[in-house]
Amino acid sequence: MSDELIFYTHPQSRGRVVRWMLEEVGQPYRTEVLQYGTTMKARDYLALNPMGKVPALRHGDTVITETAAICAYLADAFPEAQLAPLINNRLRGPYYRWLFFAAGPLEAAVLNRMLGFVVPAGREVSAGYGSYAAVMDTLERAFSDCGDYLVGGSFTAADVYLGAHIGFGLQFGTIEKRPAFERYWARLSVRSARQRADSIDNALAAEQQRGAAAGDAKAEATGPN
Ligand SMILES: N[C@@H](CCC(=O)N[C@@H](CS)C(=O)NCC(=O)O)C(=O)O
Repeated sequence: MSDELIFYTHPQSRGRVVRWMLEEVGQPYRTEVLQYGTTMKARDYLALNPMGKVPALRHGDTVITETAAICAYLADAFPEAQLAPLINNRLRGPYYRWLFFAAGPLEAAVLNRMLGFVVPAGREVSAGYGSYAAVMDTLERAFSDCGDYLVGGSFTAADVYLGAHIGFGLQFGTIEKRPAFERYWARLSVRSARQRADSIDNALAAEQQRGAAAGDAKAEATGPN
C-alpha cells in the first residue's frame, strides 16, 4: 500500500478546513470530490466512513475521519511542518485543550444556536458547553491571554481548526463579531496556505455550479419523459 494522501471532500463542506491543513503541511495529496446524497452514501465510501460524511483522509491504509482528528493526525504525521508541539512538550496540554474545545463545546454551541435548540433553563450544568455565551466568553479570554496564536506563541493545527470555526462563524453570522475574534481571524485569514486552499475550493464549487446549471438546462431542453 502506498503512502499516498487521498482527501475525500466537497468544496462546500468542513472539508475546507482539512484542505487548509493539507496546504499548511505542504505534502502532495489527491482530492476525490464526493457529492451529497449520492457518492457520499455509496458502498465504497461507506466502507471508509460509515457516517457517509466528508471530510475523510486516507494515508496509505490508515483512514481518518472527523475534521479535528484529521488536522491533529496530519500535524503528527508530518512533524517537519511544525504544526504541533512535540509529544513530550507540556504545550501538548493547551494544544489538546483548544482542539477538543473547538470540536466539542464550540461546535455544539454554535450549531445548536443556529438550529434553534436552546438548553432549558437550569440544565446548563448537564450541557457540555454550558451556554453559547459561556463559550464565547471563554474564547475571548483565550485570545486575550494567548498572544498571536493559541498555543505557545506558535501557529499550530489548533489554530487551523479553531480558527476555521471563527472564520466561518464571522462570515455566516453564527459567531459574534467581537474585536478579539476579528483580530485573531485577520491574522489567520491572510496565511498563504489558507488562501490557496480557499482558491482551490472556490474553483471546485464554481465548477460544480456550472455542471449543475448545464444539467438543469439539458433537462429543460429534453423535457419530462
Ligand atoms: N463531525 C464531522 C462532521 C462532518 C459533516 O457533518 N460533514 C457534512 C458536510 S460539512 C456532510 O458530509 N454531510 C453529508 C451528510 O450528512 O449526508 C467532522 O467534524 O468532520
